[in-house]
Amino acid sequence: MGYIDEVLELVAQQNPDQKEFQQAVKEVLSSLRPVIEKNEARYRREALLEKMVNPERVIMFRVPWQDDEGNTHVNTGYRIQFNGAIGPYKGGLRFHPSVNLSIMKFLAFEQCFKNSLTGLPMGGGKGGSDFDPKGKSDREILRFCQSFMTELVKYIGPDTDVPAGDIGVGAREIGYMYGQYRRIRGAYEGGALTGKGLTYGGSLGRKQATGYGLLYLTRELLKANNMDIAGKIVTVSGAGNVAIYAIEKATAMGAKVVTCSDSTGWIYDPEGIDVELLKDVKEVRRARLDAYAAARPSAQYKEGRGVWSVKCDIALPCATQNELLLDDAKMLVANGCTAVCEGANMPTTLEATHYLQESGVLFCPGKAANAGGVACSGLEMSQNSQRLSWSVEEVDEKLQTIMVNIFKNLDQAAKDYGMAGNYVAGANIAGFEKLAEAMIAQASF
Ligand code: NDP
Ligand code: 2IT
Repeated sequence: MGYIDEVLELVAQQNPDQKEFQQAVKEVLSSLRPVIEKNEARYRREALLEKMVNPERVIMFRVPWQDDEGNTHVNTGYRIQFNGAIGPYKGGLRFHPSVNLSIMKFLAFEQCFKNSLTGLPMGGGKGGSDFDPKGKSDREILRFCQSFMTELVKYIGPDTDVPAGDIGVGAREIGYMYGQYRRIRGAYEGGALTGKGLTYGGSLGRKQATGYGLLYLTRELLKANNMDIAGKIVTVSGAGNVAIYAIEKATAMGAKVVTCSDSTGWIYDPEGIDVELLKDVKEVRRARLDAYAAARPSAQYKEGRGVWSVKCDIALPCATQNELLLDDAKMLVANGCTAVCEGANMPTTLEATHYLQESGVLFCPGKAANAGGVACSGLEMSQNSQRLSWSVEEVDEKLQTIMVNIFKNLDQAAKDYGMAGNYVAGANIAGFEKLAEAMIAQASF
């Protein structure tokens, strides 16, 4: 049995119930075959792959909090410090009832390669809780965030581990958590969290960075294949931070985005999504998507899922993991879709990914396509260290350069190993090679 298969079997044995984690490891390792085969003896001697699939540290803790009636609830908090070879652990916090160890570990594992791809000095981590923010009052969110940070504060800091937002964690939650961090530490360490508000050390452009970065990457991908975004029909899933700013940038680049979705239903708007209305519904009113349809005559709201049944040129899954299934991939191909770029983390199942690739659809994985968010977080850390704030133009220019370089590097890595056009392999190889060298150079523990 080859080294990769041995490690995949080990991961399955050691983590029998962690299907998302197993899926993420399989996706990465199976595309590394040519690199591993070339360096097998050296990597085996270092137990490199065994180290790479084992987090340096897993922190789990109790998060008790009080609701508005005075009843106490208990959730589980997590922080996975997966790999610190390239820099301080870096990655978001997710608050969603589906959160468990498997989902945390898959996200942290992906983050190691994503952060490596950005070219910035950031290791990989992720955290969060199975807390459900839906239907909670502002005071309840505050109490939860304070309790969560009261424990997390022991493990994070500007030079150790730097959390940020993810599903269910945006500017409000980061503000509440940073306030608690500062109170307990008794010091102003802005670089301990990113995604902060603009009045207290946040970076201009961070809110938009994942969605905008996704479109900068998509533009490069299309350009390399002699296509352009202008005039294209785009379908987007999700209606949160990533989706909103992906829609905004795609529209600014001359495409027409005709869908978005949340966990209850989806919108088909043949006139093109009105992004200002969507922001009002989601960011200001925190309402469901039926409120969008109620205010927009051209839009239809449908319960359940269905975004991928709409004819499009480009599909951008921006909601959550495993939301684009094999049957969805078949519909996309049958409808003539030419490119799929992942705004979310692992939104496309392995079967759907293979089907899209085999059908000639240009496919860019999330660890490259959505890296603009964490890259801008890296820029926020730089600004905090310098005690300076850069202009939005400066940040956006750096973000564009980073996304262009990510595409160049993954395109080149795929070509170097005789897999031109396989952007999954290209992203994994480019992310892996840097991480592997950093670990070996440090005789990484
Ligand atoms: P948000 O919480 O802002 O938005 C998430 C969106 O996806 C909401 O519309 C939500 O609907 C929907 N959604 C979430 N879970 C489900 C589910 N199980 N089924 C159906 N719909 C769902 O999160 P983000 O936009 O920040 O994150 C979206 C994705 O992008 C995630 O995969 C995240 O890991 C990834 N990502 C985020 C980055 C960032 O900077 N924020 C950076 C890189 C990747 P509802 O509100 O109804 O739950
Ligand atoms: O998945 C991700 O890259 C994020 N949620 C952003 C992480 C970050 O540290 O900005």
